[in-house]
Amino acid sequence: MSLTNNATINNWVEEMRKLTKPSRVVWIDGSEKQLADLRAESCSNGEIIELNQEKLPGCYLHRTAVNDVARVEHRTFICTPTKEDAGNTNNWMDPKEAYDKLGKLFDGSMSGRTMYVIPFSMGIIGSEFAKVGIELTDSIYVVLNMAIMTRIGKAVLDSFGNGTDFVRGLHSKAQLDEENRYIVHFPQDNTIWSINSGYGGNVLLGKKCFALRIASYQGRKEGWMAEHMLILGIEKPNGETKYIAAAFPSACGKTNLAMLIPPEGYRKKGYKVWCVGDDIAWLRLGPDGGLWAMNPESGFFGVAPGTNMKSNPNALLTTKKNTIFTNVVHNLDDNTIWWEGLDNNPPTNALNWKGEKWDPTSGEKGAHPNSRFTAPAAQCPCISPEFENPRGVPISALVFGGRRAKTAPLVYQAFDWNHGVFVGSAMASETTAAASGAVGVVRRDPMAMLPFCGYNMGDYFTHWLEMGSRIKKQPKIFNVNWFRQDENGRFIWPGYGDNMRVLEWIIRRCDDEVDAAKTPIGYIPNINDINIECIEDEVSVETLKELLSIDTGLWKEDAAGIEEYYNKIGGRMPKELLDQLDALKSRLG
Ligand code: GTP
Ligand code: SPV
Ligand code: MN
Repeated sequence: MSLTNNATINNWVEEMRKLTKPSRVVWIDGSEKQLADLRAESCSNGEIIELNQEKLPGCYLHRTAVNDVARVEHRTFICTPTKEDAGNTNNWMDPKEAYDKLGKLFDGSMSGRTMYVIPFSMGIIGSEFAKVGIELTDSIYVVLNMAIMTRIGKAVLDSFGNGTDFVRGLHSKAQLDEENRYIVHFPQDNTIWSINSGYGGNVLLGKKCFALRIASYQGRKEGWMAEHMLILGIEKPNGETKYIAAAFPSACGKTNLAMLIPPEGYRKKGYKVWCVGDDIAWLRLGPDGGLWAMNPESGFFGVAPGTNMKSNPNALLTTKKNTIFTNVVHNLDDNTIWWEGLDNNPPTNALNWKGEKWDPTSGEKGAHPNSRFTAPAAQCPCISPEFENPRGVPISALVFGGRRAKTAPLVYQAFDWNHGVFVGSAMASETTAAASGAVGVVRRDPMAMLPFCGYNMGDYFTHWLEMGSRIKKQPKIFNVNWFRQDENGRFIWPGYGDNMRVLEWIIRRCDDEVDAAKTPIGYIPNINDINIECIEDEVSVETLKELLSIDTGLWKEDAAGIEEYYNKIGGRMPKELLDQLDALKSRLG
């Protein structure tokens, strides 16, 4: 039975019910009782596996279909009225054609199944910065994940009342048919249709589909920004906290940076890092004329492999209860889980991510490289006291970064806002297992939004430039690269907690406490201003110089690559950025 009198919602749910033809409809009220019943049902049909409840209370394991383990960018569409509005970096389908095509696939796709109606809020329920969505799905796994990742249930409907501005999300696993898998967005209709997948980023419609693709489109119309950014606070020894938002492409270190533990020397001095968000930031102008960021999610959908007590203890501790693990190794001895990089003791009596008997000495990976945990953010030991603040936090610095073996130095600062927008627009990074397709190929990924921008990339850059002109207290803009390699392909920067050393330089720059060297690409730290105390064995002064070096030849090549990419984006590229590119070229000589 419906949980609301809102006729717009009820009519739409009824229309979708008629299309997908489920045998029954269940509204998700958000109660623990209902979720417990759903977990039990999902366990009984084998969709999820209850793990050792003494060691991992409230934890479950799920395996996706083997052909359905990551986002599918080539099957993701932005269906704006014109192709030009979606731009050359998005796949486009005519909206009518898309509704027709997917309408046929959705016709009867839920027959014999239950349709769950999930009311959810991105942001604190009822806050002026939150947005409401409703996801219809035939997957209990989706319900259980949405209950962690977003704020769900009757409270959302009650506070929404008779509103009509909500995102209409329709998802069906259908037959999990790869050939007919589509993740389709209709930004002008606030609508998302996703079919034939059961993998997180394709089906948890509050996340990439709504909070980035649809929200970026809304943000442009309404004067704010939806970005693929973590948000963290650095508490200084004097008690003041500075907030940073950082955009890195998928599987390039957001979750890790968002909850880093500073090196011992910093902890002794009194530095602390607080996590506000690990993947998505909604940014608005604040009453003080600055830029404020809030995390619209309430959970982490984090990469499992490589997460351990050394690399990211806070993430690991967050996953000790009430967590859903997807596509990791199942340890049959004690009914727990494992993944590559958790520890050096892979289980010998175990199943791999596909559910097959697995021999850790076989050389084959046990967990999928894009295996994930879904865990409540509130369980994170360093969750920020501002996490539930509906207004978010004031941002001092914006940081861009990618995975680049060469070219990009450890850190540099943009000259000003517009140059910072240029730096973000020119980002490049090696592809990762978070999306299907080749891994390790360098591609342009502006602001880490290439797969997530819900409209024309040229218009998106213009929006960034316009936002800058409206912000009175502009954040400073930086670029980082934790992934520089030596000639043997080894990372030369230790990364993880030691990234604090770079964050310290960034906040000192924001506080005007430290000088920097002007170079053709931006401001670079003076060598003595990056603290390498206690890591001199790993990072000598020579290594640091290498990390901060700029190879003019490589940068000239890069400038050519940027030009090519700008040409691809086409006619809506703002002139300001073309001028920035010319200026870079002339500085490089
Ligand atoms: P999404 O959830 O896909 O958006 O990814 P993310 O940006 O949150 O990436 P995450 O923090 O999960 O890191 C992805 C991978 O990068 C993991 O395998 C990490 O171990 C690795 N990684 C993260 N930070 C660092 C770092 O500072 N140095 C190195 N070398 N690797 C890192
Ligand atoms: C990403 O790929 O950037 C993720 C995981 O954060 S997903 O939700 O699958 O998009
Ligand atoms: Mn992400």
